[in-house]
Amino acid sequence: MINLTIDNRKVAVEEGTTILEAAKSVGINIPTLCYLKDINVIGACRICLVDVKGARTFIPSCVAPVAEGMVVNTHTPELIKARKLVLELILSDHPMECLTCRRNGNCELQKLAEEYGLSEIRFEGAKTDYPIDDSSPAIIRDPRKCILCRRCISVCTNIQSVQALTAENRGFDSLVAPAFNERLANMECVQCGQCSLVCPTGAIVERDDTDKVWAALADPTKHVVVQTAPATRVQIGETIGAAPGTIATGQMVAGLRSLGFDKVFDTDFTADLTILEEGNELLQRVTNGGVLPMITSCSPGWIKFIEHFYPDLLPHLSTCKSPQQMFGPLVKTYYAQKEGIDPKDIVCVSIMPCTAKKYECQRPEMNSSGYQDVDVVLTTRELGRMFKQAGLDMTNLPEEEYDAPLGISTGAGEIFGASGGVMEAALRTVYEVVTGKELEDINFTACRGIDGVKEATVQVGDLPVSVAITNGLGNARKVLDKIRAGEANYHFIEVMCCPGGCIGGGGSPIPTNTEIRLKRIDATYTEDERMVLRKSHENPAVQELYAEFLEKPLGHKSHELLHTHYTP
Ligand code: HC0
Repeated sequence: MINLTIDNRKVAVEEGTTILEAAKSVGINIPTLCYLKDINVIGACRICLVDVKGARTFIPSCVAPVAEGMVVNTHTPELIKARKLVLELILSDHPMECLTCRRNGNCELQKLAEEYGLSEIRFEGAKTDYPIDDSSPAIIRDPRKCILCRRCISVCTNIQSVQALTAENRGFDSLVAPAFNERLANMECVQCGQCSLVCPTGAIVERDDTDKVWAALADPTKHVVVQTAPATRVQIGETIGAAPGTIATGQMVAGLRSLGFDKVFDTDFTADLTILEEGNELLQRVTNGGVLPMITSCSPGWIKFIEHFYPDLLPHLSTCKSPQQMFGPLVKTYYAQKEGIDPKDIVCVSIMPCTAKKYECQRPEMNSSGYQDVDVVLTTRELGRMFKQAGLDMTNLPEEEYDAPLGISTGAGEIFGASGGVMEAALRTVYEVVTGKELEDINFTACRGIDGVKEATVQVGDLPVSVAITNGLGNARKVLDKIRAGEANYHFIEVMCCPGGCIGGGGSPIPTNTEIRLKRIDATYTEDERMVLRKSHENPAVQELYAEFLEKPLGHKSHELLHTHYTP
């Protein structure tokens, strides 16, 4: 252990710990802007400067390791002055549009300016004036608001291994953007939105589609239905200040009804349906010598990733559409017929923790109902804004139930929102379908948790089924490289684009970090345990859907509406 003194307090930490983390361990929070634990540790912004006795200059605490006997001060008058100067310099090249900025009230730069009592910016001069890039269906970049902290570059490069963003130019012309300042829509950006989650300011935000939804809700000729993704119920509370891990399923349903949606349905329903289609597809591939390992196909950022970077492995993808995109065509065919509504009058809205879902619903193949199957996707953040605009104090709403039939679901559908959930849900069903025996313990805990690559082997009848689960595209890349090298002896692989799975998706409430992801994961499994039914094949509404409409998994109608083929 290393012993040091921070602000007159004795501290003992492991060798290699930074001063920043050592201070944090005893409750001293040094301000940061560019720092992101384990992801972006570059000491660029200089906000985290500290005074180390004997050092010639102030030291950036996020990159400086502790040393034996070190004496550190974190808030001398000189340090406060230095931090104010750093803030002033950043703000001297920042558009003062706080009132109209998406991140107003949730901006790390604004918060620091307030905490340090900045009342004027003494430095006037030229300002960065690169144009806004609104070419992407999911992400909007405003380089004028960028403080060059490089968090987005780090998450895109080191976590997602996509490298859609880079640092261009030097000095005052410095710019964080796609290479050669290309527009995002023309890049291999997978639209995952992890950059928008880590951006400290409003330089990268999700496209706001709330106006489209308000317009649809106000149109008396439209029948507006909404589906909510598994993860949204363990996230939405955070948009109004509830603690991470708060489960707000019933309140969210009540809130959506208050907004004016005609029906409040659940993506968990089509998550259950996905298990029946995908589980049967897996069994068919195993039995008939089809392409293995089969890989899940429900995460649209992941789909875009494999299309760009591993097109040769596309035959490994399940042909199932994602639950969001199974829901859309079912609403505009099955539900429309059942209710006697003309599908052209239905507006299908999704609430997703994901920015890439905005892109997914606009893919040309996603119109098997004869219309665009899902019309508008809102992120959890946007729904939070709609609730605020409607003056809804969601926490005080009485809990309400989803509408039938497309709102009926099981715990297996719910756990899709956490990494490993799709696999666990599939195993619960595949085991019982193949063996005809009831599972003694339905909790496949080896699938759970936030580890980047998880592996398990589950005995299903005579077959030891070998599975892998990854989250975060950098981890997916490791598994894909194993497949390419012929070293992946798995039957089934779950890939989720975002770290931790959808509970950490790019449309999640800000902040989202590892600690918060873990709380949302815990809440997801708590919600699963609270469900009466916890296996997809036991979902009575899915059984009815097959009896009344689809006939059987992988049948003709399923192929028409629920499956697709991805091409490079
Ligand atoms: Fe997900 Fe999904 S679990 S991708 O993360 O499979 O966004 O929550 O809705 O479609 O169900 C996101 C979350 C979904 C889909 C489901 C899957």
